[in-house]
This record gives sequence, C-alpha cells and structure tokens, in this order.
Amino acid sequence: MTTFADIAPVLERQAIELPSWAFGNSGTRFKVFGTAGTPRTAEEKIADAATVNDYTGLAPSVALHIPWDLVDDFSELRSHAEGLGVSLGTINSNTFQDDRYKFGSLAHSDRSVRQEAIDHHFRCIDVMDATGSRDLKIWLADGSNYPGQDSLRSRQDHLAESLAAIYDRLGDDQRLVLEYKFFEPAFYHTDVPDWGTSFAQVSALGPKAYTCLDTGHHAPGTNIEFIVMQLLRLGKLGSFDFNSRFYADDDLIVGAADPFQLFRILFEVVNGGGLDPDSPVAFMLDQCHNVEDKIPGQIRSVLNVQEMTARALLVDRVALTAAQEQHDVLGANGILMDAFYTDVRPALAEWRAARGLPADPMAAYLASGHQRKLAEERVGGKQLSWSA
Ligand code: PSV
Ligand code: MN
Repeated sequence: MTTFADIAPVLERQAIELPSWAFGNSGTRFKVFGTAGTPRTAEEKIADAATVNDYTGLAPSVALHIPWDLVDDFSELRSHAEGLGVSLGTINSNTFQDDRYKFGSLAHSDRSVRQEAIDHHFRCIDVMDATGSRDLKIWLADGSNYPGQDSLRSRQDHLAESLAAIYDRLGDDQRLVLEYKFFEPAFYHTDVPDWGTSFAQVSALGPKAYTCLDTGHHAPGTNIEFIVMQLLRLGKLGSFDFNSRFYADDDLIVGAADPFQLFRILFEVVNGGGLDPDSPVAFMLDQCHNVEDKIPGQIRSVLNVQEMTARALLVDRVALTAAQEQHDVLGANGILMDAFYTDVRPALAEWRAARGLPADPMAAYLASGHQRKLAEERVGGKQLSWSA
C-alpha cells in the first residue's frame, strides 16, 4: 500500500511552468473575446502568473514567447518576476507570424530565410542569457499544403543544418527542446510532425537537445503515454506542453477533456523517473482561455496536474508488478484503476493548509475579489492577446 505520506516528498518538489500567453486574450479565427482585467504588458502577465503561484504553490516560473513578450530590458523583467516570487522560464521562439516565413523558417528552401530564422533564435538565446532561462523551445509551423509543393527530404536536411547552428550557440547550461505537431497550420505535411522526427533531429544535435511533447499535438486515439515511456527510456523527454483537446489543437485546460489520459501519462512519467530530483523533464502548460477567466483557468490547470500526479504516485507498484508477473490481467488493471479512482482532494487540501496555502485555491481566489480589482485597475492601454 502506498500512502499519501509516502508520496508527499514528490509533491513537494512539483513545479509547473505557466505560459505568459495564457493571461492574454485569445480565441479562434472566428473571434477573440476581450476580458476585463486582461494584462496590457509583459509585466502584468507575469504578475498574473505570480498570483497563480501565490494561491497554489505549484507554479514558480513563467515561460515567455518572443516577440510576444519583447521588452527593452530583460534583466529588469527578470527582477520584476523575482520580486513577485517567480522566475522566468522557457523562452519560446516564434517563426510563425511573419510574412517572410510563409513557406517555412528553419526548413525553408531559401538559405537567406533560414538564416533570418536562425538569427531570431540567436536573439532568443540572448534573451535567455538575460533572463537566466535554461530552455529554448522551438515549435515550427513549417510544412506544405500540397503533395509535390516542396521536397520533403531537402527540407529535413535544411532543418538539421539550421538546428545545428542554433545548438552551437547554446551556453553550457542551456538546452534546446524541439516540439512536434502532426498538422496545422500546414495541412499536407509538417516538417516536425511526430516524436520520431523530433527524436531523430535532437539526437543528431547532442546531449543538450531534447523533445517537447505537447499533449494536444497527436491524432485522436494516439497512445500518448507510450510515447512518454519511450522518450523517457531514451533519455530525450525534455518537456511537456500540457493542455486538453477534444478535436484538434484545442489548448483547453489540462485534464478537462480526459483526466484518465492525464493520469496514464503521469503514471508513465513516475515510472520513467520523470519526477525524480535529477529529472530532465520540465512541466509546462500551453493553454489559452478563450471564454473562462484566465487566472482561475490556470489555477484549475495546475491543480488538475497535481491531482493526477498524486493519483499516479499512489499506484501500488509492488502489487502491480506481482500481478503483471502472474499475468493477472484484470488484477493488474484493477490496481491501476484503484489509484485512478482515489479522491486525493481532501488529502491535498490538508497538505496545502499545512504549508500556509489556501486549502481550496479556486474558492480562495474567487472570494478574494482579485479579479474585480484587476478589472478596476487595468483600464486604458491595449489588452494583450495571442500576438506581439
Ligand atoms: C503550437 O501549436 C504551440 O503548441 C507551440 O508550443 C506554440 O509556441 C504555442 O502553441 C503557442 O500557443
Ligand atoms: Mn505547444
């Protein structure tokens, strides 16, 4: 039997990075709705991320997207964050919103466009030097829409060359994580569509390059936990972008669409040492809150990850191994399901209270009046959204 006391030390070190863009307005191609109190500056986004951490104790860092979060002085932004009790985390590059990248960026057929994209990543590394960030996250919109439009093979070779140039620029303590996505915005082929391609590319680079797994970037029915197991086994799972999907890359609250899938993923994370103290795995959210308030949306998200982590840790592994060895199919499955169905919320509430955190962070935030205060204070200026 594994008890809550047994798993507490792991919960203690759990950290989930928040995306700055979760606090801006977002939407679909049909409409972006504004919300009162939405940040107008990178500083305000960081303040909102710090609020999530204040209520949960789970989110000590915030990821930036460049150029969405471009400021004149990143050292100042770093001090601002640290003053609020959070650090600046992953730097996300962006080569998907500029006209020059219409036919791709790091995999483009034209050398000069590739160089511009490489230079953008060099600037991101400069930002990392100022913010103290460890990870450069690369997600590419590169791909094509029609068979024959471009050479799949040459683009892959260009990509390898571009990534090598970026990798060479990394400092000793910096890492590159390469995210994959099977489609969108390109619809015929994507240059980094799957974990295998990301793995092949990062393996060619060296030990400071890893794969980033965004839970929304797989075809329906994909066994994501198998990929998690494999990447951990290969030592190349660098980070997660957590979110939920019903249909495409929905970017909804993690654990909202399929809590059982999140449990299965975290079960493999635990098995593969992803929560060990020296683990290379960074846990991040990549979400947008189109119709719900953003701060409580992020609070709900990190709590969902914590709850499923606790359940995954509670699996009776001794009993499970014994059942597996005896080929006790239903017994083994039952042991896993027992942990999944355990309501850890009362124990987590107590655990929080013992640490001076609100027992119920959602209720405490709603009762605090903070959301109303932000709406009153943040008048004028231009609310930020999913763009620079
Ligand atoms: C692409 O869909 C993606 O998952 C990448 O991580 C981007 O940086 C992010 O979404 C923007 O929300
Ligand atoms: Mn992502």
